[in-house]
Amino acid sequence: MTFRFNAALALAALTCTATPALARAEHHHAAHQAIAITNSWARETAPAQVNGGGFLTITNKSDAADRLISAASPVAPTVQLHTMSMDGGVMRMRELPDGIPVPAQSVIELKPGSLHIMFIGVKAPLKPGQTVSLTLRFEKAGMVKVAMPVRAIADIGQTMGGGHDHH
Ligand SMILES: [Cu+2]
Repeated sequence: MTFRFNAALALAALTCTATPALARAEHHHAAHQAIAITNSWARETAPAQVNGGGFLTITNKSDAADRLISAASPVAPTVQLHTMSMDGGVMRMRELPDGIPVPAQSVIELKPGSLHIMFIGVKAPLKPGQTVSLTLRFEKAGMVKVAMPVRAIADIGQTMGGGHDHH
């Protein structure tokens, strides 16, 4: 009798905790539609290359500003948000510790020579035909999953000047 009673209590407790979690998931789903990710791709890496680059377009269709705060991927232990800028005539990249602001009703392009996702210490070279899964975390929209096809360096051209001056 006692056991049955406890089991019923435990079940009731489980049901209670599951409800708010479900509500949160639905909230995220609704907010998530404000942010759309298009044109995502990752650049092929050479065998000795330790860092890879990822690119995509973020469209914020809502009237609320958001912010891309972090990214994660199984292909590298560390994924950073980077930008590139001229520093004394040299293009340099740096990490954006505060993330990438996505104003209301805006389109933010992550592209070679500009804002990008940086895969630090890729576990294996990124090869054309492969798909890199990426999870973006937005301040308001929450998690957004992206599948990035890997493009061959030859297909991309010399948009980055052919250099891989990574840090
Ligand atoms: Cu970078």
